[in-house]
This record gives sequence, C-alpha cells and structure tokens, in this order.
Amino acid sequence: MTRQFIAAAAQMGPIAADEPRSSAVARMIDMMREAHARGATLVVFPELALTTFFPRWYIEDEAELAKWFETEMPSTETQPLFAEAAHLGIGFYLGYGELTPEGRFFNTSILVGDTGEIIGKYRKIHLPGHSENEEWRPFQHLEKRYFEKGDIGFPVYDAFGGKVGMCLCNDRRWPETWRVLGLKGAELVVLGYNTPLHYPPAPEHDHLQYFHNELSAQAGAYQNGLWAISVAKAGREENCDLIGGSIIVAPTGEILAKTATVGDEVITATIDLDRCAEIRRNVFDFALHRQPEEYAEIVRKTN
Ligand code: ING
Repeated sequence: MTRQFIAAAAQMGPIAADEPRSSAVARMIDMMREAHARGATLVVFPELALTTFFPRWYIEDEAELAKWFETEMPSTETQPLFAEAAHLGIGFYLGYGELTPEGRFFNTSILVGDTGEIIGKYRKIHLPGHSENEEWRPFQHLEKRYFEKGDIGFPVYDAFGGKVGMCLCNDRRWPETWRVLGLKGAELVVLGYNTPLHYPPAPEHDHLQYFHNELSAQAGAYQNGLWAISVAKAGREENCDLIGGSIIVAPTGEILAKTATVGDEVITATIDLDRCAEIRRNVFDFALHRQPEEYAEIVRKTN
C-alpha cells in the first residue's frame, strides 16, 4: 500500500491589525475548500495565521499584548475551521499565539486530523529578534520579548500514514531542528513563517531572503530525507513587506511547488512518504554513516 497523498500549502496574504479572526478564518476556509477540490487531504497554514504579525510592534500594555493570543483552541472564532476540516475530511497545520491558563505565552502550531481532532502541538524553540524596543529599527522583531521558548521539544506524530513533525519560521534556518526531527523518524515536516523582506541588522542581505528561505527548507529536507511544506504569511502587512515563496520540497531537495504571488494562494503536490527511503537508505543512512561521537560540540556548546 503506497503512502501517497496530496498536500497543500495555503499561503496567506496580509492580515491587517484590525482584521477580525473571523475574516482570517473565512479566508482559510476558502483555501481549504480549494485544496480539497484539488484532492488534498492535508493543508498547511502559516505561522501566527489568525492575526497580523504583532511582534513588529513594541507593545507595553499587557492587556493590549494578550489580545493577539488565543486562550482556547478551537475557540468560537476558529471552530468553523475545525468543522470545515471534519466536513471535508482534510487535516491541517495552524500557527497561532498561545496564552496558556497559567499565563504563559508561546508561538505555537498544532496538527489537526481529518476528523477535526488535535493530533499534536509544537511551541517555537528558536525565537529570533530581540527583547527590548530598538528605536533604530524601522520595525521591531520582539519575539524574544513576547514568547517563551517552547517547552515541548521537537515532537513527531503518527499522522497522514506516516510520521509528521512541525516547526515554526526561524526554526527552519537551524539544521538542528531538521536533524532532531529526522532522527525521530519524521518523514514530513510542516511549518509556517512570517519573514520580512527587510532584515534591519543586515540590509545587504535583503535580496537574499527568498534564497535563504528555499535554501533552509531544501537543505533540511535533503539532509534528513524528508518532505517539507513551508508556508508564508506574505505581502505588505501593516506597512511591512513579508516574503511569499511558499514551497513543497521532496526528500531529494527538489521544489515540487512554489507560490507565485504574495497573497492568498494554494499550491499542491503529491507526497509519497515511501520516497524518503531513496535518501534515508542511501546517502543519508544515519545508522551506516553518521558519527555522533564526533559531534559533541553540537550539544555541549552554545557558540
Ligand atoms: N521571522 C524571521 C525568520 O526567521 C528572520 C526572522 C528574518 C530572521 C530574516 C533572520 C533573517 O524567517 C520569524 N518569525 O522567525
């Protein structure tokens, strides 16, 4: 029995600060229906897909900050997305800001099955940016201020006929993310991102944002013999340009589908989980070729 299925990346265009969650959810339902019409049984949405990318602002008031977070999932506003998923028989990945009952703030994603049940959760580990307001920047990137480091590690879940891992945005730039998921047997990694076109600390790299986006996912997929679906929140959002460039990458590192716009756009590809073996039984056969005794620095040192 082949483990083939059609997966979709549902890239989202800008979400305005005053756009209600119900509007973002309606847009996601439209794209879920489009993905379903193309035969998809999994659709991947972006990071923080319910609201604008609020870490671009310095927010001092705690109540003001909390409004960007979800205290329950599904909630009244997001229940229609879960209901539509169950109705269509399509699973999904969703990124959102999580405020726990204990008052902890995380940049979170969930994996939801085709009956609308939550299969698993991930909380972002590599938090980019800075913790204090930095006036010199045209916009802030205050993820280190607003989110706690994830406390779930990099879990892999049995889903969609295989083993599925998740990550979020900056995580994709770190080879450790992909290797840990690969060592845990992930055959597919799904992730969302909000990546500004302009990177204030190194503007000379702005023209490389799309390249680095693809490089990260292609390397992660190839070097661990797994599929990757990487999905943008894109476009000019609250006067900040976010890159598009959502992609579906095969274990060979080949990009099988890529978005062409910076708006709401669905792309699809046929995922064949058995193709992971072409890589994991050969060039990256971990049991045969890896030399962990030589890698101590990776876990012993920060820099
Ligand atoms: N965004 C960006 C990302 O890692 C960034 C932050 C942009 C880091 C460009 C380095 C260079 O794609 C999030 N949300 O992590």
